[in-house]
Amino acid sequence: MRVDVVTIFPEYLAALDVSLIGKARRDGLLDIRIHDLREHTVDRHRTVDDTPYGGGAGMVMKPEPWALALEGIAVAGAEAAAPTAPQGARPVLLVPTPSGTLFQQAVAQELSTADHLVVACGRYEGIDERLFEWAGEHFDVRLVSLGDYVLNGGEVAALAMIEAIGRLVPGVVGNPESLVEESHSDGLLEYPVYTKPSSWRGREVPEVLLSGDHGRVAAWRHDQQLERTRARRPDLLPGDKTAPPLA
Ligand code: 6GU
Repeated sequence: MRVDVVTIFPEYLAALDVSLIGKARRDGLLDIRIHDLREHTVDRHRTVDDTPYGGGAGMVMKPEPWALALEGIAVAGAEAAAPTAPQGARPVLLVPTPSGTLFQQAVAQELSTADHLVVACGRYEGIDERLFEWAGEHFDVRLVSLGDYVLNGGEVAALAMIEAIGRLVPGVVGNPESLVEESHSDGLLEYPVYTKPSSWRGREVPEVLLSGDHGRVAAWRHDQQLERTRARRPDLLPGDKTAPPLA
């Protein structure tokens, strides 16, 4: 998978050199390239923002540097695509923004099958809306939010999304079994886990996990998933959206 990230803070994305995603890049599974938006400005001050029409606080990102950056990437990506690549498959333009739709595991799953992902990291009060209309002619545009809180810009959200998507690309996670039984993959939270020693500071590992009875272990774990989800995330369960008080 090819991933291009456009930002005014390329150094934020240095974390993509580390750990699992870093290794996947070195192994050639993920071709991730970071681009500085300011390389696509034409004025002496390398201006990327201006005041909002209609007034109000803060600054708005100008559309032209974005268009120049994105069209260069779209052309390069199309040229790099394998001759066998599906013709007309447009790259995905992922735009992290608190006003987007929720970025969830199912979204990560879907995007993990894309050949080419372009991530546009906005700052300030956002990017001129016309950029998204223009981009829709070249990209499958997706505005996505991590949740109901505000970050200073898209970079940290981009890191989270690239990690969530990248780890689902075949080969990136060494043992694909570990992708099966994790929180959100089946709509429930993960069950609690334990390791040695079986007795630690007076606390015991639940007996069932030492029993060797795989059926009982599986039933206990499923029970724990349901109980945890009810207590912490009742919104994930069908029906009643509020947890009853604990006994
Ligand atoms: Cl995707 N971007 C920003 N700037 N803030 C956020 C977010 C994204 N998701 C939650 N807060």
